[in-house]
Amino acid sequence: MYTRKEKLIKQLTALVTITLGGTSSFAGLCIWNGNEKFYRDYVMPFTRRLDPETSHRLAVFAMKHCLIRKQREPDAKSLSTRLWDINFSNPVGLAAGFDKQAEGMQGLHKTGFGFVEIGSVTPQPQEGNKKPRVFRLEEDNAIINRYGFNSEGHEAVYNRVRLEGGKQDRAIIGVNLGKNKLSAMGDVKDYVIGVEKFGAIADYLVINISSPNTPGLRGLQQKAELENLISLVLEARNKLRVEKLPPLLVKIAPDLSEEEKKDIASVILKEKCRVDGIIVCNTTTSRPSDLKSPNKNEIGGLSGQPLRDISTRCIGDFYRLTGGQIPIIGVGGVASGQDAYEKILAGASLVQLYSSFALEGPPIVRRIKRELDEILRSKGYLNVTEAIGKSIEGN
Ligand SMILES: Cc1cc2nc3c(=O)[nH]c(=O)nc-3n(C[C@H](O)[C@H](O)[C@H](O)COP(=O)(O)O)c2cc1C
Ligand SMILES: *[C@@H]1O[C@H](CO)[C@@H](O)[C@H](O)[C@H]1NC(C)=O
Ligand SMILES: *[C@@H]1O[C@H](CO)[C@@H](O)[C@H](O)[C@H]1NC(C)=O
Ligand SMILES: *[C@@H]1O[C@H](CO)[C@@H](O)[C@H](O)[C@H]1NC(C)=O
Ligand SMILES: CC(=O)N[C@H]1CO[C@H](CO)[C@@H](O)[C@@H]1O
Repeated sequence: MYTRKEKLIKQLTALVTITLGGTSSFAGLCIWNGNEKFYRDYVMPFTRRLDPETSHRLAVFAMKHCLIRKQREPDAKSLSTRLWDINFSNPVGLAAGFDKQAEGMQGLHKTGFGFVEIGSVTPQPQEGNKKPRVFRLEEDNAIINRYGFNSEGHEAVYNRVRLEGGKQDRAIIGVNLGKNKLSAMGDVKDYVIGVEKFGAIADYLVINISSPNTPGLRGLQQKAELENLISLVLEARNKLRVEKLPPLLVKIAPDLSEEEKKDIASVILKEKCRVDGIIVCNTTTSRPSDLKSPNKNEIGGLSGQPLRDISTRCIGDFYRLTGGQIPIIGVGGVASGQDAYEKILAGASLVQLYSSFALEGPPIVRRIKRELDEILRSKGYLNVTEAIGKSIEGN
């Protein structure tokens, strides 16, 4: 009898063995040595033949077993950033949803990410939606997903993060807290339990205030409810008995009206709701009219290139609305150093990516960092911090 996980590993191993020629599958994987051409010509075409969820699991598997080469050279000086009393060796992080169950933190760290956000993790385990629930939009460099927050739950994820925390050379880990589907709407409890569970072991915590898909959320995004939610979660955070309180961030949707953006900004600027950061943004439920892929009408959140400029504008809006007082993590369609740079100019202190990593593979991390370093220096900036918000008026 095999457990589900052992079965998956066997299947994946078989797949990899068959497709990469059968020599030694693991040796095969180990020579995934960060060479961009090798990924572009061999690895990614192979993974594109798999259904996206299997290829996602294969990628997490590779990360979990560190079947990747460690980036040997240290990050460029210009990329080091200090925020919330944390030293980031570079500002390029992995966005939530890739390593939902905290399995690949070590491998992702080796890949060169400056930080890794795990989750979303829900208190109780839950299955998520029926498959298929992830779709590639190849022609658009995009993904649509409706995973519905499959999670192994707090306990399983907690144990993995705690082990990671004990390591010497470890990733900076953010934990994205979710709520169970069956929990009551507008219920703060799941987030409060999440803060209590992960507060001592996470470098930062995230709660989402973005779920355009879920009926009733518009209500939650109304000011009063938002105020209630954030103040109660912050209170729980402030009560933690830990050496250093973890920064608490909120993650927002891109599909907000001007009014809603103003409301959110005014709430998070209030003293009792003063969060430590904003993640801008989650996937969009909108469908830009120029999408080409046959999958464009799948239900779910759209991410990747079509989200890039929507997200960058949204970052600019929040930077302006908060007067640059609350650090922003910019996420949405980052696939190059230039994309990252534009988000920084619009007000982001750090950036994250998911889709471009899933579509292009690990070498993209080093490329983005190399390009960002080059751009910063060519524009005369000493480091990332100097460039934050520079494209926004009054700066
Ligand atoms: C397959 C998939 C699953 C995701 N799951 C989560 C999640 O569990 N929690 C979350 O906050 N964001 C989740 N996201 C959103 C990403 O964190 C990110 O905000 C979004 O994809 C935009 O970035 P990108 O264009 O670089 O992909 C998910 C995205 C994708 C593509
Ligand atoms: C970035 O550069 C500024 C000078 O403009 C400096 O004060 C700051 O310490 C630098 N930050 C890091 C993390 O090196
Ligand atoms: C972070 O970097 C600063 C210098 O920018 C240094 O003084 C400090 O000791 C570092 N902190 C940690 C925890 O490494
Ligand atoms: C993000 O957006 C999707 C739909 O675009 C939604 O289902 C989800 O609940 C949102 N929140 C998080 C944390 O992902
Ligand atoms: C992952 C997660 O918990 N998403 C939630 C974001 O917030 C809305 C509103 O509370 C929930 O409905 C989603 O489930």
